[in-house]
Amino acid sequence: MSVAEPAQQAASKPLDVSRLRADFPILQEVVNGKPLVYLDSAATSQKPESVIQAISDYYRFSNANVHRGVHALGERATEAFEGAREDVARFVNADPRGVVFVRNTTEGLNLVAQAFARPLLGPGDRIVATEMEHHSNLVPWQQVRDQTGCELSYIKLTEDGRLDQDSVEGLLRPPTRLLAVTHVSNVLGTINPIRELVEQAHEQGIVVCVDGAQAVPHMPVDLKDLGADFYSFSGHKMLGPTGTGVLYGRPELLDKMPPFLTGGSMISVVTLEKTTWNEIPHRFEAGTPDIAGAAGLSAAIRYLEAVGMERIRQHSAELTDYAQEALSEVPGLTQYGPRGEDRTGMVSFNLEGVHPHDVGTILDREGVAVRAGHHCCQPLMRQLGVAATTRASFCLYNTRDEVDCLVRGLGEVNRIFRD
Ligand code: 7TS
Repeated sequence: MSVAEPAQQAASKPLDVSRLRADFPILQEVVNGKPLVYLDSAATSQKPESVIQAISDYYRFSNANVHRGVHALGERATEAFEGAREDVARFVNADPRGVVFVRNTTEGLNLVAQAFARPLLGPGDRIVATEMEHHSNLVPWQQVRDQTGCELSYIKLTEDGRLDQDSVEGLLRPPTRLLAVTHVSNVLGTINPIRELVEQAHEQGIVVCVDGAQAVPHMPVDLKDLGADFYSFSGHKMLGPTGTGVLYGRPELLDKMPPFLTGGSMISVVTLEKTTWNEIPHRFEAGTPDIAGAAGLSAAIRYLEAVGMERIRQHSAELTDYAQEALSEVPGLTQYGPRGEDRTGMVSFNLEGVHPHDVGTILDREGVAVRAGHHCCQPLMRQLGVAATTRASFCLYNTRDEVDCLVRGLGEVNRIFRD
């Protein structure tokens, strides 16, 4: 398959996964003598040839610094970087002036915490997060609480891992000023109803900051439709390179915010006494950015668009359903998270009497890569009453056969620990 043209597939048909897999060189790897079964895409996804090629082409043909060179390469680099901003804006249906390049989801959320929430909040105000947040959307708000003296409260979860509606009603009211919520949980796979939460929050004048790290790789995300004020996601979880991430901020809000990091590129006029800030989004991009990464992210977006996000959503949902069904047959296995349409991308589970690290290690011997641990969600682990879980997570290149390999591997774990 040509690296410039990812597998173009008819919009109405399901994914032809075996064709897509040929675009991902790493999927040909053999691990511990077995073909690799990569079920850890929630940690980071694998990359298609077109992304790898875009990065190397950037260095071969266009490398220069952005926004400053008067020479041809400087123009090419600037085009690659600003073109990537346009691609991101189109992909998530957002105003490009609101698209800030950051290193990852974590940095985007810290930017909102320090440049938006910290100057705004004080004693008597409240931030609300949820009990299912990744540490990236929890620790920054604890910092703001400690810096400003505001309160921090958490929306509770139902037994099956959804947001508790009474708790939502109780907390989305004064003195809450900001809601921090994940779009998709990286442990439970729960898809939170962001549009409804935003509507409810906005009625009360509450600003909404969404962690989109696990949503953008799995479903079409339309930021105009969702209406969130801030939305952060990582390039490396959506087929793009590590070191790339995006913070979308509503331009009216970004415009009023002070910078997060200061130095080159983010200034307008500097004297020895004072500095004025550049326009948004450049005000939030201090120093030389990851230009090669942006070129890679563009290629990832073009790949995802060619495959079609609607079909990727269907594939993720079907594979998750199939895995939930198949895992329910494994003796001694407990699954976490809801069943239903508001669920995607991954399954977390425990095998009775076996530590998740042992599960992960035995699966690795079978070539099956999963993640075992607290998944950067220690408060959620406490809610679930466990120290850790094993998690299998999916991407557009995963198949039912691979889920079957996981189930067979778990049979092996049970044989070793129970027989
Ligand atoms: N938010 C969610 C919901 C995540 O799943 C992750 C990463 C992050 C934020 C942070 O992303 P980063 O790119 O800034 O690191 N989650 C995981 C995971 O589940 N396993 O490894 C990383």
